Amino acid sequence: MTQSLLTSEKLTNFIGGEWLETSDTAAVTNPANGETVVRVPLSDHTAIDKAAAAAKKAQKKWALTPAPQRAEVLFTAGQMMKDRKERLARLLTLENGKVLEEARGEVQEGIDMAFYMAGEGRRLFGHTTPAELPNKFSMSERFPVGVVGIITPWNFPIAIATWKSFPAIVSGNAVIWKPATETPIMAAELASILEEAGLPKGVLNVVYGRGSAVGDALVHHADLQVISFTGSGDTGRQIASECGKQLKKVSLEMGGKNAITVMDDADLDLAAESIVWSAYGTSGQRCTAASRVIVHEDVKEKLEERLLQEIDKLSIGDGLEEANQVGPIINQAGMDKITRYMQIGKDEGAKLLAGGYALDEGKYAEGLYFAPTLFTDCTADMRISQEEIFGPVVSLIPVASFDEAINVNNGVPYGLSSSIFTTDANRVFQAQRDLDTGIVYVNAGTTGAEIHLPFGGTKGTGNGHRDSGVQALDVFTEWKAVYIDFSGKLQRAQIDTE
Ligand code: UN1
Repeated sequence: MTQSLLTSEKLTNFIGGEWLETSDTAAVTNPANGETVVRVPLSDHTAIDKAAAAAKKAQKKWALTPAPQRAEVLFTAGQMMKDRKERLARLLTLENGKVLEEARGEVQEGIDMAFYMAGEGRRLFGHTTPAELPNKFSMSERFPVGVVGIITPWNFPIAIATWKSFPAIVSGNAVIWKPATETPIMAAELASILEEAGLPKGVLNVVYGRGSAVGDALVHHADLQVISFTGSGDTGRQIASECGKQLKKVSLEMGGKNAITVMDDADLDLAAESIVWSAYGTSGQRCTAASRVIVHEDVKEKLEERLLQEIDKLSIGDGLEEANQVGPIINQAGMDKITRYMQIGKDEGAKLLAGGYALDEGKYAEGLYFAPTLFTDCTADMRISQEEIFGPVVSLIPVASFDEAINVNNGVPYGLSSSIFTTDANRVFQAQRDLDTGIVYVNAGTTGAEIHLPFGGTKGTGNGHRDSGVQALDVFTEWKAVYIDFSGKLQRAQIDTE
């Protein structure tokens, strides 16, 4: 039934307002059952050249369109996304595998982002500042950067696209978007919604293809002023180094090794439920997923027991079946990586309490499923406690004190999200200050970031920029300082002081 929501067997690029076919395509498969869903174009650099020319032309006019009018397009798009929420969620589950409830949640993030950024069209605040000299007026204003490239991952194919494209569009830029080839349907849906909502031709362009062809061309293109990327650390570093050579602004979000700390005074039932939700929801395929649990040794056994009870309750399977809470892994490469870490964990001496294997029999035979996995008695420096696995795998690390918990939380190469369960107000304030991540939760899991707050992190997670929140506007705008002197005489700053 969901498959029939697709009107075409083959997707096309969207460049300068035209839907353009490519000769080369690849199959997109549903990870729940291995069936082909649609074919995605595999473009080459000529498509990027074409998109850059269209975007450059469109951007000039778009920048002159008043921001409240630009915002109206996003408002209309938000309404359309709301009307089509169920359709979008079902198609998202079909291509990505995440369970329907989470797919609906992801589409909701996109809707929220549309309305939030539509509101920004009537703000885009600058600053007025007193000038040093009499009869002089000074202010700072935001200006669009021009043409921006966005590269988005398969794990949140619509939400992350809106975190990047909506602030770019409302602030007067044109966008060239390379979606992940695993999840191209959300890009086609969003592009046609924006087209119907009245976005002028060329302001948003979608070019499908591999990173090595399309991503590379995007990063190298001289007409692009910004690249905003979410994906792996290796690719992010390559992009950063190329953008560095060109002095091109780059915004990176590259994952996490997020921990939930459970102190001896915590509500253990709440902690266990939250851990299971943040660790195994989306099969652990979130940048914000909890993949470490740091637990005070006095409550370790009790927490393990509660976790096993909660894991036992999880229903795993095709995300399109309403009852399922955990869906498949995106592809075979993902499965292979998770499987490799099972051996690594055992070799390192961690104790396997739950899972540890692929589910491949009976109803799981055609899909890519992995059992929710819990390693315990881990040390902070094991590879399974340090490296991002991107699957339903948790390393439980016992600690003897609050200070040790904070050190273990911070002792990884990433800094995206962290969480602490405690009922001690002093620990809450100390944790908020000392947890070295861009997102901190108290008495809630590591997932579930809201779109009007900045999303991103420290250390290997990024390079100081933020997605979503009003802070995303800083990626897509330049600040201009403006001085207006109405004194009618030469006033020399820093010299005339009278
Ligand atoms: C991601 O995995 O990159 O905070 C995004 C969350 C979601 C977004 C995750 N709102 O879990």
